[in-house]
Amino acid sequence: MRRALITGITGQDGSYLTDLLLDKGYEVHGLIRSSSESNLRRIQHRLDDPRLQLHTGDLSGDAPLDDLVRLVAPDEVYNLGAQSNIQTSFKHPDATATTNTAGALRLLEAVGSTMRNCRLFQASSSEMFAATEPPQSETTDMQPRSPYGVSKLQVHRAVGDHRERHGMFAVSGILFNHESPRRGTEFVTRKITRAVAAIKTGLADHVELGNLAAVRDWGYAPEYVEAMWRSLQADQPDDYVLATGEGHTVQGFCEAAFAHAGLNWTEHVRHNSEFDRPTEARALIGDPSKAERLLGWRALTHAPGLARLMVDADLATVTFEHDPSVSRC
Ligand code: NDP
Ligand code: GDR
Repeated sequence: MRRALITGITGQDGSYLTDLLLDKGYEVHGLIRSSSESNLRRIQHRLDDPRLQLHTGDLSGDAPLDDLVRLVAPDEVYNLGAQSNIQTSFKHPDATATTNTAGALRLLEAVGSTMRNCRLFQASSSEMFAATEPPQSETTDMQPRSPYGVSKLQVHRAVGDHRERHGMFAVSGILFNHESPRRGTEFVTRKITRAVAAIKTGLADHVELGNLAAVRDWGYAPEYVEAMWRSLQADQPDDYVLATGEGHTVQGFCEAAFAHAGLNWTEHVRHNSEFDRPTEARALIGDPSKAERLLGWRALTHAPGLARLMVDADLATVTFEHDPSVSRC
């Protein structure tokens, strides 16, 4: 039975990857922070499976990760654990670098030095392209504009270095935004679709957002974890942009989400500068042609369809927890 180790298993992508790998017959090991024990909801439906084993640990600690890697002896490692919020990275650049850079580099070293045949996937980000013109591909100049983007770029370069200098099977997936009903509620798509559900059911009447003109390339998370897996089954390790190739504005996402519930977004969306960023990435629109050519992977779900499926999921489970930016007048 093949064995995989996933960091960030309690997150959106970690949970979908767990589903995918268990369904493919893998034994799945997940690194969880001790604080994550109360945050197992996204993998709750798999906890009874004896092939899923959780190990307590933290990418931001000093402890070496070699022991865990030796204990699990994985065939594949997926490093998805991160402080993944860009707005938070402006407030806490050190903590972001400690987890996203130092932690990832320690994992890369641990895998490279103890498990020569193990394959590693690193979750890199379109935020590494923040100051460049779209469309962005694997060869586009990388110029981040946030501590988060900087933290990811250093590891992206280290992955290439380990591949070229040490012959390691290390892949960097340059992931553009991907969303789902399991997306954290602090990210804009889920914030919008949850607000639509709350407004439609009379629990709220407006939502406050930041930059409506921002352009992003939004895909569907379960499709992206399939691409992560495929990238580790390829003959050679490489870097891949994973994206839909389509750009949409935040306003466009709002229009689609509200319209799907029979609502007019202009009546329910307000601007609040609290959600504007100190520096904003330019339009981020990926060119996924390399992944299509080499991995046979293509995003099938695009922003309007994504908005509809997320609204449907939030309407099915709507509850109103107090959030001052989604509220009654
Ligand atoms: P989430 O924010 O949903 O999940 C992040 C995961 O990282 C959680 O499991 C979290 O655990 C874990 N984590 C946070 N800090 C630490 C730490 N110090 N030690 C160990 N684990 C930690 O992210 P996504 O699933 O959306 O993203 C997965 C990866 O892909 C991330 O690296 C992200 O930066 C990257 N990415 C994501 C994109 C997207 O659009 N989703 C696009 C580009 C890149 P806990 O439950 O304890 O908080
Ligand atoms: P992002 O996702 O920062 O791209 O990071 P987010 O959904 O937070 O922002 C996308 C765009 O929406 C604009 N925006 C708002 N964003 C939030 N969160 N809240 C608002 O109210 C709001 N109003 C407008 C933002 O300015 C931005 O332009 C995600 C994370 O998953 C990262 O880990 C990942 O690397 C990148 O995607 C690619």
